[in-house]
Amino acid sequence: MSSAKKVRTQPPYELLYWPVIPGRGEFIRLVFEATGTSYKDISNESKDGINAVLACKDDKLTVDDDGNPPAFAPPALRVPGEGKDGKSLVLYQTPAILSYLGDKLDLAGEDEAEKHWVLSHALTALDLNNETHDTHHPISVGAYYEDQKDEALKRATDFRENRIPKFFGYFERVLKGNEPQGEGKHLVGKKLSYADTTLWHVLNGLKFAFPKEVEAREKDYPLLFESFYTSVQERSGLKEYLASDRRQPYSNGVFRHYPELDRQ
Ligand SMILES: N[C@@H](CCC(=O)N[C@@H](CS)C(=O)NCC(=O)O)C(=O)O
Repeated sequence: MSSAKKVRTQPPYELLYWPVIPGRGEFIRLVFEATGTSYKDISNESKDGINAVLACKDDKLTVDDDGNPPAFAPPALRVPGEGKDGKSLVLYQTPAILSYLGDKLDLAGEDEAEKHWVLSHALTALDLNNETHDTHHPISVGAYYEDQKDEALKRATDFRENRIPKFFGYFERVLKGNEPQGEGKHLVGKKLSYADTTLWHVLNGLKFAFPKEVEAREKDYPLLFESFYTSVQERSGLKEYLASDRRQPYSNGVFRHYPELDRQ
């Protein structure tokens, strides 16, 4: 079990994700950590935990013992007791898991409109996450970066020059529009949401993957970088987690630092 868990919740949430990297599992960890919610990070916390991750996405699986469909790919969330007939519920797809947990952990907005804005912004931040991945894997998800370097350079150049400013500019406008309630700290309303934690992690990953590009652009988006980014990472729960050894370092996941793909 993780050491800094403050609140015991029933049922115990179980994150099924690859060990060692932050990856897409990090979007799920951040909502638990921001709310002080107890969870098991199965593959990082037990030696054979990886088997549970592999089992939930087994290519031969049609339905599991508890009536859940197979996961297409990790991350997945298992919630004992919350499935059909009191069995375990297994969910997959990062935004579906975030939306489920957002409702349970009060990170999904304060009314129906806010709930859908939170989901929309989280999906947009995840689009940026996915486009970042495609800079080093523009041709084939399954092939090595080294086998698609020429295409990666073209893709990364377009990403840096056109896509990054488009996404940053969009989120700056959203923060501006929500400034009366959110004070530049929240994308929706006046409270932290899973859209905030999701966008924060993508920005943090981009700072790692494209440090020169982000540094050159930060000043153009003061709400995003001076206000929003700083305030999210300073929040109680997140601050302690980010300084802990549970926060995995970036390596060979979505956010990779290839200096040749960054601004020269
Ligand atoms: N859209 C899915 C993407 C899931 C995904 O690509 N997972 C990666 C790890 S971050 C994986 O293991 N993919 C294996 C595969 O696609 O075969 C989500 O957000 O959950």
